[in-house]
Amino acid sequence: MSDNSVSLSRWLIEQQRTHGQIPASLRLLIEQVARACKRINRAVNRGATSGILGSLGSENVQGEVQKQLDVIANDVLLEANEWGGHLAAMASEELERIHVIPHRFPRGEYLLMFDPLDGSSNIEVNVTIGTIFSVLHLDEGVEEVEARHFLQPGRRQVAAGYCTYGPQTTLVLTLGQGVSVFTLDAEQGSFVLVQEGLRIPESTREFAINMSNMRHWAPPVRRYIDECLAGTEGPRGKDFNMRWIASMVADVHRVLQRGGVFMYPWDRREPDRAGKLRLLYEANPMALLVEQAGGLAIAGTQRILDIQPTELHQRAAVMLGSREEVERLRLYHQEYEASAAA
Ligand code: P6P
Repeated sequence: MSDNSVSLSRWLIEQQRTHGQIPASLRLLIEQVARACKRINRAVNRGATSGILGSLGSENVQGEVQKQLDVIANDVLLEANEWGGHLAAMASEELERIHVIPHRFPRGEYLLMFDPLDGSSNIEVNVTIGTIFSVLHLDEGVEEVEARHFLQPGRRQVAAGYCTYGPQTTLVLTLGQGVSVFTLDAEQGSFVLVQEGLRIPESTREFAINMSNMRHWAPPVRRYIDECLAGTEGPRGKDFNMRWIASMVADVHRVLQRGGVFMYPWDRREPDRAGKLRLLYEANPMALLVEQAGGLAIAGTQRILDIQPTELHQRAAVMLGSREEVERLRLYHQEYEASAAA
């Protein structure tokens, strides 16, 4: 770390002191989450040498096979955040119910939600995975925290971020005043500021979607992708490129860094399910980051951040990234709904 580099701790203190942006309790919360991400990173980096890459043979609340590292990451985040006095409760993709801070510890004003290890199907093949987190305020005067207190629209998040475990270990964070990026300096063991005020390019020629689901998509999504595939011979008059890492943190990080559209839309494989990704601890934090960087995040005609949650683990359709392209997608959904209503 060079002399003029800014550590995450220093940056957070400056946000608290000079910008009056965040109270000490939120600064402590972010520092604890970052510390937990460093521990998760070390476990991920050990890989097969530590015998923890395999599956547990159990399923999580989502009905997905749990990897050992999913549970390890979840436990690291719970343990790192329950004693600090900044939280009232936590919710995790890996836990069916909320985790209320035990009475032996002081309780704070925040609620923390996370996907402890997103993309864990990529663990065995050494593809970038990560932790996604979201922070809400607990409503005033609540004595006994319940799951319903987490059911707040994403626009009410006070902070959101993710940490990628890949070629670099990178923490991407918003406190509601823009997006900042920190990379782990392994020698120092601390996150160092590398970008502030990150902006997503408004236009793009790159989309990310799992093309194997094409026959199951709704018409507006099919229309958009067909036009991209038609390239210079089609209505868009330009060629597009496609990427799909099948790890949301990796795909969204690319979109934040160079533009693009990330899509996991509703499809008719499970028509009663809004989408594959979870609203509270995947779609909402990523949507806040993308919109704080000047992009747009929609579920169809609706902004993701405006969705009123009804269940802790509910899912949402996700289309987010470069504003021009996501606005086009939103228009196609609006036109489709108007024609269906006519
Ligand atoms: P598919 C990983 O399992 C995940 O939840 C996201 O990180 C990723 O974007 C998506 O699912 C990949 O889904 O159906 O392409 O394997």
